[in-house]
Amino acid sequence: MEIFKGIPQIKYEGANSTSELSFKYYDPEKIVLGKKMSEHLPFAMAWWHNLCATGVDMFGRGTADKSFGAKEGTMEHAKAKVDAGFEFMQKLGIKYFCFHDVDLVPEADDIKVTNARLDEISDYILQKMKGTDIKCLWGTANMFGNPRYMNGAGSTNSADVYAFAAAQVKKALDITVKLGGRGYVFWGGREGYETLLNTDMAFELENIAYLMKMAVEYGRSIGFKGDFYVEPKPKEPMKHQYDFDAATAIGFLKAHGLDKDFKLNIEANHATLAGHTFEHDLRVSAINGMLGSIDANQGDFLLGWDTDEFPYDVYTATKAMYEVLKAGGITGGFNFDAKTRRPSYTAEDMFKAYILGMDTFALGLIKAAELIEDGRIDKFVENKYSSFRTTDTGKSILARKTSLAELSAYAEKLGAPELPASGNQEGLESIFNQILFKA
Ligand code: XUL
Ligand code: CO
Repeated sequence: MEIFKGIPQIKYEGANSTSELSFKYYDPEKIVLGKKMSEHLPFAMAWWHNLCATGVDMFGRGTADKSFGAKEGTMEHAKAKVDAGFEFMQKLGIKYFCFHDVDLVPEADDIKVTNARLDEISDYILQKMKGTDIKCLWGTANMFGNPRYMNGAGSTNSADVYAFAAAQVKKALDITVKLGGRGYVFWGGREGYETLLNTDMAFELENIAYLMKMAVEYGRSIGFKGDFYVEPKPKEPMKHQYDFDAATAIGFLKAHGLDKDFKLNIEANHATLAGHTFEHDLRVSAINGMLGSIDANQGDFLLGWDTDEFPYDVYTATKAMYEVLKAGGITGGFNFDAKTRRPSYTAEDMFKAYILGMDTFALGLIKAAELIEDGRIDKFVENKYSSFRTTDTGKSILARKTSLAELSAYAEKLGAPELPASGNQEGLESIFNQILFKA
């Protein structure tokens, strides 16, 4: 039974199309730098925002009807969401989905009941996947919504709550593996603190690491070959979150010997909340060999929280895709951890939102490839450091065959160095604009 009646199969119609229900830039078959656009951009649907979120906020009830013809809180509804999700993905040509355990089924009071529901729904999803090319990008456990996690999951003060977190991770891993998931995410929603007056930070960090170690051990034992991901975020809901940004998360993973099994899932709006650009956290991940997956959304610089908007900013998407291309791609995908605005409550809005996000990243990919092919920015950066390749002093520094004494003697002989050449930021920004807007 068709759920999204009146919504056609969304096709690529090109930049001159005026049909709102068409792709202007996302052409899955288009070859960019030798690879199909669809391979560069493995897009994923986020179960929670798309199939569950109704627009509820602190000040009001939901505006969107996500019942899909079934009574909410029932397994019929859980199955209706699967039906809706698969129709949605197929109409948009989206090949992946991501989920939290409790997005899939209503959570029961007893974990045994929740787990049985998860078995039932994952059987149903598996059946749905057959005959399609839709796959699971990653799964995760929601260890932040239930009141038991008020003090965190891995970072909780209660050993019983810790055991429940472990149980949820185990089950979410079981389901992720059953659905063939590429990755498994830890977003530390409540892994943080409000005040040090009631917090043993060292204790909490060690316990979080142990939970992750147990997850790796269990995941590998049931045949999970994919990557585990940490998704950094600096604040919200907690004032201080331990996985503040990419650099902090990488330091934590390395300190606990988890860096071989874990990569990062970088979310644009989380990077900006940490006071970085999206591309900054992508670069930090990439140069550490830990760029795994992306949660593609955007924030609002006038608001200090995670607004989870569909990406629209082509400048940022271009800079992000430049990082992705330079890193040789990502092993994960582009999950739209984004929701429509509260007044955009219709089914058509859900489709328009994904069209916007997919087109924005497709345009970003096209423009990033043009920047690389143009080569002027790359050339500038290469030349910027050329003194390390062309002068004797530079060469000996690069070869790590010098000392403070030797460099000091050289500096004294020189008296004063010449100023480095211009940083040329404005010139490079002009090139960027030229590539973005040239006819
Ligand atoms: C919250 C967030 C999460 C994770 C998965 O800000 O991004 O939805 O992506 O738990
Ligand atoms: Co996210």
